[in-house]
Amino acid sequence: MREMDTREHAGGRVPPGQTLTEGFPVLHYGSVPYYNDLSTWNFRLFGLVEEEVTLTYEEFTALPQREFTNDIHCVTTWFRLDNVWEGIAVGEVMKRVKLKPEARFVMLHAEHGWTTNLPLDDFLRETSFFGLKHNGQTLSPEHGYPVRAVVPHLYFWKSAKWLRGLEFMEKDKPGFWERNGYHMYGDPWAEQRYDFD
Ligand SMILES: Nc1nc2c(c(=O)[nH]1)N[C@H]1C(S)=C(S)[C@@H](COP(=O)(O)O)O[C@H]1N2
Ligand SMILES: [Mo]
Repeated sequence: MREMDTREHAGGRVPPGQTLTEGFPVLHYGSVPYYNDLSTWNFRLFGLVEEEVTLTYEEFTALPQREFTNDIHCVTTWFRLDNVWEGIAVGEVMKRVKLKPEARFVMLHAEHGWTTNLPLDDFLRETSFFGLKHNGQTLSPEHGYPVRAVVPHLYFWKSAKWLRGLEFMEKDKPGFWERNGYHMYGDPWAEQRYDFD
């Protein structure tokens, strides 16, 4: 560990029980999707919406992009500081859809039916975004190309790779890891790792 990180630990930048990593570990369930042809890729906004919206890859990536910098925290204890991303603010995508007033939660739908759930207000935070590049490089297939969610204030499993859609819901419902014992919310500061903790 660099000296600075020790100070940051002490200074309260790093949640309890986390350990610095220098690389960028790859973690997921199932196989990596490889896209040769993005003409069949789309992004769906559905559930509690006035009208369903489907964006093509061109429409999605034509939305305004900007830089985001954050720290990420995996439930398996590694963390990575000062990630610089290029992405689309959640608000830019939300301008395209009118939610029904009952919508309180969102299910992120990824390739192969993988899902993760979170409260809508958490997803709508200024710090949440759709990531396209990490540290200057287009996302690799392993890290979620072409689009991944990034919700840095929750454990990194909520940051769905290979994201394909958002489902707006009235009630919370467990996604893939949440059905398999992970916490429904996943706040790293409260160490909400597993439900049997
Ligand atoms: N689609 C999908 N996204 C996923 C996962 C997954 O299994 N499938 N795993 C999550 C978990 S548990 C972690 S820690 C991060 C890891 O992201 P990385 O491989 O880019 O480090 O992706 C999250 N997003
Ligand atoms: Mo994870």
